Amino acid sequence: MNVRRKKDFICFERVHGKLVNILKGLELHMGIFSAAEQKRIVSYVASLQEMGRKGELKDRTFTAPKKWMRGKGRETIQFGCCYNYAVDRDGNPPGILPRGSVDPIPDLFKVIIRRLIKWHVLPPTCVPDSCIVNIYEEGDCIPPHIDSHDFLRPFCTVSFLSECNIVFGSNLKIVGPGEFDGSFTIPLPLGSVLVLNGNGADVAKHCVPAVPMRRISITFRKMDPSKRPFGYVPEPDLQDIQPLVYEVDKEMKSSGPTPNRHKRHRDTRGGRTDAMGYATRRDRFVGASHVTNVISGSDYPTTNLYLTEVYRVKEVIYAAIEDNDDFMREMARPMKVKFDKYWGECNLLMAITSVLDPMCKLHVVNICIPIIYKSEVEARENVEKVKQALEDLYNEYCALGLQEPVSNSELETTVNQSSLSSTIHLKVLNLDFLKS
Ligand SMILES: O=C(O)CCC(=O)C(=O)O
Ligand SMILES: [Mn+2]
Repeated sequence: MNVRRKKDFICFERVHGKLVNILKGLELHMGIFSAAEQKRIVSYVASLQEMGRKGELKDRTFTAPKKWMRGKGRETIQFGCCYNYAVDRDGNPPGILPRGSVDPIPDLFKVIIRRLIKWHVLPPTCVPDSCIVNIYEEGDCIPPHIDSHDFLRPFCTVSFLSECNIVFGSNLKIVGPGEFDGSFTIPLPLGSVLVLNGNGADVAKHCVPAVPMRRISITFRKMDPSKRPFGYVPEPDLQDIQPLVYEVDKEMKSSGPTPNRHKRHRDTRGGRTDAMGYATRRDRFVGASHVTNVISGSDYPTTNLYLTEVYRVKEVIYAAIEDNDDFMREMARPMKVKFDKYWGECNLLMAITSVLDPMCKLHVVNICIPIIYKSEVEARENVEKVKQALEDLYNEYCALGLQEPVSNSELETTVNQSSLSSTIHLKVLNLDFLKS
């Protein structure tokens, strides 16, 4: 999946006499849920809505206000706690109802929560323990508001079914039923997560104007512990969720910063595939994808790094070929064919540049080649090939150094010899194609 993140929203407004970026702290994470996952979540919400309408959900879990005007009628399903938007008929003030009984967070939503933490959308210090599903039919809206401080920051909203706009502004105007005017509009792509924090959560108000077609959003929030309903017991399977460790984080810890490398997720705890079945499988290929960046990406490292990188790719692909998981084996098979095609023969250039790196000398070749070529004979032959090529190069270099041109004709001879040597040189390196 192609995760993209936008964290640089800017919209300056004068607030209490001062110019501030009212969107500071806002983040949009796109591509967090695949089309198949969205479909599954949407059909689950439809079944919850059905149950709610039939009265099969606990007390205040489901609400369907009367559609008395355009924009008013959004159905909601709340889990973990019941949030009271305005003083209700029992006189309860707005906020989390201490005694409002609702159903606990369903398992599928817990999967979503784990994804949000693992994929660095929400911090592990703010694991949501409540959520509200908003079901908008065409023309439904959510009026301008700031989410209650009974919930901690950051919190987030996931979008499904149809794209719509969310509008931000420190002063949102109501211009008609379900129509609002604000200074900044953000289209919310399907499967995206909008994270609200800082000014974006607390200085700017937000609203969703009347939607053009049916839409579902799920807002996940962590309750302020002092505001939890009476008798609330924290969900055991939402404890101690840790974000996946970035490949680049590990590298930075061991060898200092690595600029320009794309961040990728990796599960260092190994083996736990989440219920949607993506993160850990994909992460097992992280080594290989990082190498693609090194070799053909925009990092332009020196050639002496290639050998160890290629060796890492081989390790990852060959491990995947023997994986118990069909998905992994299937993904690895065409990769192996390509790998064998490109790197199946000993690539002398890579090996020689590695030897010429004073940090590697012959050590890396001696370590990597036996790993790349599993058969001992083949490995030995290839190490010998590298040594032989180096020796030929060295001899050629010495021979050239001995010739001192003294006249034009001798110079010509030297040039001819030199071009002859270059031919040998290119042959030794299997780089005949460079001659043209
Ligand atoms: O539906 C949305 O995208 C926004 C929902 C929202 O603002 C809320 O639930 O507080
Ligand atoms: Mn809100």
